[in-house]
Amino acid sequence: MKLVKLGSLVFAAALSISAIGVQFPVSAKANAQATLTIGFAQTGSESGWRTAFTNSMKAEATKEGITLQFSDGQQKQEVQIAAIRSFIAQKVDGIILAPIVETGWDAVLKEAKDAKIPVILVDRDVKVNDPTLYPVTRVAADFNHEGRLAASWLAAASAGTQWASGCNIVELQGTTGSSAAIDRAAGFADVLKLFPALKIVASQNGDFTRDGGQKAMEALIKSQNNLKDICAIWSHNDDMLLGALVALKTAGIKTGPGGILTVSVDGVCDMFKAMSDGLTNANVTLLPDLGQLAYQAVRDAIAGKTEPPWTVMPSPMNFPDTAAAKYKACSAAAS
Ligand code: GYE
Repeated sequence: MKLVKLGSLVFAAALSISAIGVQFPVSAKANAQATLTIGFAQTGSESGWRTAFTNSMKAEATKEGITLQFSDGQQKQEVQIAAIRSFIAQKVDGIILAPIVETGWDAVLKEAKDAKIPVILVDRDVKVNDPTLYPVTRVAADFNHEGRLAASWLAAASAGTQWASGCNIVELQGTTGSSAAIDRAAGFADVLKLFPALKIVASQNGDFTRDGGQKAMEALIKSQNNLKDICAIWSHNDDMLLGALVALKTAGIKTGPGGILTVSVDGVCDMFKAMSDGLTNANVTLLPDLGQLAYQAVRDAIAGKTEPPWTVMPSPMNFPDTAAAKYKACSAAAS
């Protein structure tokens, strides 16, 4: 009885203290779940997929009561490195990194390791010279697999058409040095080796952006004789293809069923619209909801649990038959 009374007195005192803005002292350890502070060094905001990924990381943090320090890397490695250094200085509980490029992370990863702050990779991969610096784990799709899927679909789609004996492909490449661009290109190239009729005749970098894709396609239209002998466009992401569609429309070049075949990666809402409008053929879809797994990985690392090196997210394919329904669903969810 006495204890209960004392408890309610303390509770009342705590209420009045917090009402005037004084922090109520709680044991950091006892409250570790609720008070987790995580720094997230995001690549940038270059594409629709990236924006969906950022939004889902923020929403999941709110849902889980995590204090998220978010940094937009503006597509620059130096901005991401500076963000990680500031997370270390703030003594965050964990760092989540979505790296723009593969290499050049050793020094800052060592600083995080020395500060005993676990680093989790999401999305793109890194290559380190010292293997002990590789982050605790990675949550991401298999980009090489995505390239293989895209090329396999193209081999099947072009067989039995006017392009069966020779399918010339133009490629829109993502950010130079990023594992997403490197691995997708490599997976695609590996499958092409099995189909000698298919070959990439020209590639242009579009930096994973719409504007970049449009400019890259304008250059390709000029250099490739208005795409007269081109059977397919392979784009490392949707936004570049969506930008390219603007250039293709201006040049009066038909894509999609009955025109130049297209295949791209991401599954953004606008791509489902373009596909349901008959402008594109195939999509390898990348899921943007990585937050729950990434935050769980931070908690596991803090608890000293061993993590698998890589949790692979699925990459399903989507085609025109379901595009209208997909578009309806994603545009309703956005509004
Ligand atoms: O496909 C693209 C984004 O790294 C896998 O980056 C990601 C890619 C994604 O900008 O849209």
